Amino acid sequence: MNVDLTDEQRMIQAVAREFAEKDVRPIAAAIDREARFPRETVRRMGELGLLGIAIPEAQGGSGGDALACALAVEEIARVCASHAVIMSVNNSLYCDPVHRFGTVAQQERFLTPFASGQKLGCFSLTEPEAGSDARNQSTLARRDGGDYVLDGRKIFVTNGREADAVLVFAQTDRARRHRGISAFLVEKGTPGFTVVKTEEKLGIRASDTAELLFEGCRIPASHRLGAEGDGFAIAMQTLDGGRIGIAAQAVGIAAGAYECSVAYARERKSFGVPIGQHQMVQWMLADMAVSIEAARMLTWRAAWLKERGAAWGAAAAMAKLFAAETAMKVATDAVQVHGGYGFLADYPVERYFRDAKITQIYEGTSQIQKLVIARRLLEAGSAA
Ligand code: COS
Repeated sequence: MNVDLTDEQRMIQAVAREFAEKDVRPIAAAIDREARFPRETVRRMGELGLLGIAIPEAQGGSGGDALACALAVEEIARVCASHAVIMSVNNSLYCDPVHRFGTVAQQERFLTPFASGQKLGCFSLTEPEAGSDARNQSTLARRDGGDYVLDGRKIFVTNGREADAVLVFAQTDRARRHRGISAFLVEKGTPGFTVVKTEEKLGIRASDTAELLFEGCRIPASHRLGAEGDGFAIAMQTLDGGRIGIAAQAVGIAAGAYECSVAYARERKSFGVPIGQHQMVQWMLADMAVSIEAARMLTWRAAWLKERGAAWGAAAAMAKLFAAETAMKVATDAVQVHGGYGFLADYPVERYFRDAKITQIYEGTSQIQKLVIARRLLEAGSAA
């Protein structure tokens, strides 16, 4: 893997960093406290080309690649994990599958306005009884002439209330179990599709996590993404890509918490010296730096493999697992370095600590990543 970034990757990284510092940092604490979806800055991310980074320019994107996307997500997450997930979901869980599996007509309607940031997309797989066990889908899509009629309830949908369209998974043939799952694109405002709830959360509070209800929701058959029965494979491949985004988000959260800790260790004094001169604090900072760098390299490697068209699922799972565990550990130690102040909402490490937790859970828990990795090792009979 070449770790020298291309000019284009550096440019997207710089754009994301400047936006994060200038536009997001001043509002990050307030939108978290108020659990307020940041519409203005999300619109700005679209204008800057950050919502369709790896989508070709002809389809409204920035023409970048998976690594550029990861770099941008990391930069945004260093400052605000909520913005990072809003962006990652639109890039990886919505635009990427519509680009990979959509027809030309579907891409015109469901990709171009979303990659260019005029509209926002979301991905809806999880149900009350289908979380880690994603195969256990209950939502039904019944064929009726030239239409499908959807019925079911979906939960934990990032961008669910704000999105203009949802990529939703449903059973078209229950008897075939996961091979009877299909994928559909449903526009906001379609009769029978409602957002019933927005969740109150521990972290990423400015992002929108919604419950969606489909009741006799009729959509044209032309809005099915991929063939009937291909939905589960589409969902799994999409999550393989999404996990690179969450790994990048976790690296960003960890980097943000680490930077706060280094700054605090320089200025805060105890026993007559800056606390950074105490070996026990140095130890924590050194451990943070090493694990962040390792998580970043795993994330880049997964993005690099994806871009080369090589099998990247296990690499993405490794990156997501290690980066999420790193984010939680680093954020926990960052609070520790800050002592009592780290426990207060006045200091950003308190927010990083709360935001880190979800990276161990969504787009596949740490336990599911281990399952994916172990299965791949046993299949391949080799070490990754
Ligand atoms: N890409 C393409 N196809 C895949 C795939 C992948 N990464 N992973 C699995 N599949 C296919 C398999 O090839 C298999 O297909 P066939 O039956 O046609 O051969 C099918 O999907 C079922 O796979 P498997 O037997 O591995 O399914 P399991 O239910 O045992 O496990 C896990 C699947 C647990 C890995 C999956 O359900 C998962 O990732 N769960 C977590 C879901 C998640 O991340 N949710 C978060 C949603 S966003 S908040």
